Amino acid sequence: MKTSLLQFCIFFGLILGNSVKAQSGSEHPPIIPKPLKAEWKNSEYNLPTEIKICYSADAEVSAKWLEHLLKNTSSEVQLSEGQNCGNFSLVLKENLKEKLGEEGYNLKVNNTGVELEAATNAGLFYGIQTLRQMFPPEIETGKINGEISLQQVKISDKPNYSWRGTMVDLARSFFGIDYLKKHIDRMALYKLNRLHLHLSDDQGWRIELKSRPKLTEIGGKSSVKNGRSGFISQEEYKELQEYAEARHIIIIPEIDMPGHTYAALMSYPELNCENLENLNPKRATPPEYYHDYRVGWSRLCMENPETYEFVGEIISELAEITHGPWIHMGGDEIEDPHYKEFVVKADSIVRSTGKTAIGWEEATQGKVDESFISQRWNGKTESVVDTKVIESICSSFYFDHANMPGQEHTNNWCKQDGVSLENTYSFSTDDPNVIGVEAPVWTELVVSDDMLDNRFWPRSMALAEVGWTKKEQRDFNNFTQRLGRQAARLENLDINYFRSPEVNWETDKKGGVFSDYMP
Ligand code: TNX
Repeated sequence: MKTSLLQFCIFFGLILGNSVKAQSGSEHPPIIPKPLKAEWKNSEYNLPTEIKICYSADAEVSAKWLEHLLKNTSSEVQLSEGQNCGNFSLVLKENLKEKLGEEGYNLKVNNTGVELEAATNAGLFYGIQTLRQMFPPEIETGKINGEISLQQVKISDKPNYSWRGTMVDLARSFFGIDYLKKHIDRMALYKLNRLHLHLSDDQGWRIELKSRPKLTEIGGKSSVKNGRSGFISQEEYKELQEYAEARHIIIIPEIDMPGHTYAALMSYPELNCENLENLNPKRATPPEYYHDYRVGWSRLCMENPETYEFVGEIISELAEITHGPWIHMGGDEIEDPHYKEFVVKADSIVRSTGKTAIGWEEATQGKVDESFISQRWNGKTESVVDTKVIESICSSFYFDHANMPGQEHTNNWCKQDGVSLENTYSFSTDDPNVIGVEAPVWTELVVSDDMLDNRFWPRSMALAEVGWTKKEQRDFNNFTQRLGRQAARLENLDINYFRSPEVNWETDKKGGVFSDYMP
């Protein structure tokens, strides 16, 4: 009788102990975004001194990523094509598409090794990112000499949304491809897959177009006050796209039109209306640069047919050099009698190049094509068309806003007290038109790499989980616990992240919560 009572207590204690642990999220690796299904075991797999990665046909690129991850372990790694030939296996199976979609994967770590399967290389890549987060954070920086053990697990995972993006405004303050490559690496770790580049605005033009060289010769030299100027050459654009594609990220270039166009109008003054009527108020006039951050005063001269020649020329050249299927045509913050006609024409110009047009939500006041994708930011537009939607609602996703009340160099027009980690995390929608989420950082006030890091991280991790993980699986408390345990990894990756007070960070990095570096 005594023994059975004791047994009962131990049994019950175990259940209780386990469930408490599971709830606290602290006993197994803190994967972000949270996988759809994960069964963590109470045993480990010790990495052997010799690892053989065995991959199926067409999975060599993924095998190389896995090899790259393992190069900081002390195991010797070998690759070979085949089936069941090693302790690490990567398998591509077309017929998994039905269950796992384009980006899902199954990952198994057991006594004998690691098995990863997916329908695509993107799926295998995401499985490798999950595995990466199961390794100690030192894997990000240098060789780990000691033994590494991975917790055994069975994961079956796929994303909720296909669009999981960030946007960098290169026009107000320029960020070159070195920063963007780092950003792409960080995005990939958290399974983000779209990078939108805001390439033109009143303050600068950032993409080289050979048909209109002055756009960068002149427009590339200007920027917002304190910001950096410059532009991306076509060679760099190609290099950046290839870098992104290898990490399963697609780049979406934006030329903002018909408002926010002073940099173009300054570079080619003949594009202005007579008497510069299209600049109102005249915050700057050609050839003057514009360094202020106020918006809504410039527009293309829509009453002039040559304007459409210009739009046709630049969009077709941009389409030619763009690998992805989308061109973003802007369309924000302008009221003009010719506006609706303009967006309809610009949308058809984009479609004539074989690409799909995206625009800020205002564009759906015009009868754009049903293929058009609307990017929602203030939710105020009365659309006349039913389109797919990218959610960037400012109260959740405008990362140019403060991380917490009182943060300097931040915008606050959408939300006075800033966009907290929880504001981002708690976003959800039942709108069936929504294809995903995207967080922009506008850079009127963000003028250094450190500042941009601070605006993106860690809010982009909340964004990643909103994009990947189903609503029913999300829990803010559990998320912040996992996030706190990723501190060392973020530091090893040299990310100047914001030490959000909403998180119990596991490291004691110095430098205050804001830690902006102003040049
Ligand atoms: C609005 S939101 C803009 C940008 C500004 C931003 C500042 C949107 C589509 N346009 O031009 O940079 O506010 O927060």
